[in-house]
Amino acid sequence: MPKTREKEGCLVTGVAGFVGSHLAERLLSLGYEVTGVDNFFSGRYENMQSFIDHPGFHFHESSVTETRLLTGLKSIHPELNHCFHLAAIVSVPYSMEHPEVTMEINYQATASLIQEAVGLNFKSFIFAGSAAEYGNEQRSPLKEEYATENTELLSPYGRSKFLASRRVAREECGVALRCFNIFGPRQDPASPYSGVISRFADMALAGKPLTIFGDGLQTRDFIYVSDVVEAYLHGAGLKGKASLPFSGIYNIGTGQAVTVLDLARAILELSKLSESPDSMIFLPDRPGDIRHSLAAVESFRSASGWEARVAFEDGLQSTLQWARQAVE
Ligand code: UD2
Repeated sequence: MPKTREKEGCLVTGVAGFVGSHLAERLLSLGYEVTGVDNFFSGRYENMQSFIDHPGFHFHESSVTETRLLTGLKSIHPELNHCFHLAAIVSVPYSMEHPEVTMEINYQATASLIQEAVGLNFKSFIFAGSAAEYGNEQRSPLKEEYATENTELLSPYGRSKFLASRRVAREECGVALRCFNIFGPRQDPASPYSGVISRFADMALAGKPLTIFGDGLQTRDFIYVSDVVEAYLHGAGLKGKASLPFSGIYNIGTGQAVTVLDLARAILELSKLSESPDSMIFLPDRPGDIRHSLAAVESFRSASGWEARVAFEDGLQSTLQWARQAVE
């Protein structure tokens, strides 16, 4: 039977979060019914502003630890057949202080959702994995198979994500997408542990010097949020060449390493600020930081046809534009 849009319903957990809100917005624009779940532990109501009143959107304020969450939602929204599971404790420092809660929310709740999704015959289950699953791995670029039981993980956050991704792969019920450093509009710049790009954008707009931890020559694989959203669509078989059931663990990155120093320079330039001794301050290394993090990106490309498309400068430009509006 041909696939009809009307029969496709998508659950997005963590829908009020940075990535979840972009994903919901995109799914709605493509004509899917979207059910969103968030408990506002780190999500923000404002992130849903552009689609909260959309007729195809249904919001439930719930925690992913609720017993039989998926079954309850399916009885209200029978069209649900894809689960995008993004809700999580996302703060590494919080996970250090609360390892058990982190494990319960990031791992046990995921395992329960998988079990329910399988029982309910969901077409796809897409889990938000993380580059943190590679812990202190020194080989570069990071290939999916490098994360093993023997990997030296650096936080309960990394461990919970590793175990959950492995569970997704073992059940063969869907894909775990290990995202590298995601950036873009709606990423909260407020905490010292917020993403470096949102922090730098905020500092540049406030005319404050950009704070560089260490020598600035550490590198990251920065990926723009809309590319991540497209990766989710490919993971669910809603785009691209993968046919369902599609399962496994895949990296989501650009495959390009950018130094923090080059990032700082690019932000200054795009903000029309000149580089001067006052435009950056060099602070001591941040404890626990890894030096380099770069994704090997071939696996997901060959399995699904997805690849990152947004040029780094364009992504930075859009992020800065959003940050400007946010302070106005
Ligand atoms: C990312 C994830 C984290 C975890 C980790 C696993 C984000 C926001 N964090 O941490 O959740 O998955 O990867 O490896 O995606 N920096 C500065 N100045 C600042 C802020 C940061 O120099 O004001 C540097 C920082 O020292 C690091 C780089 O920028 O070398 C990136 O920092 P980050 O906090 O954005 O992300 P990361 O990779 O540490």
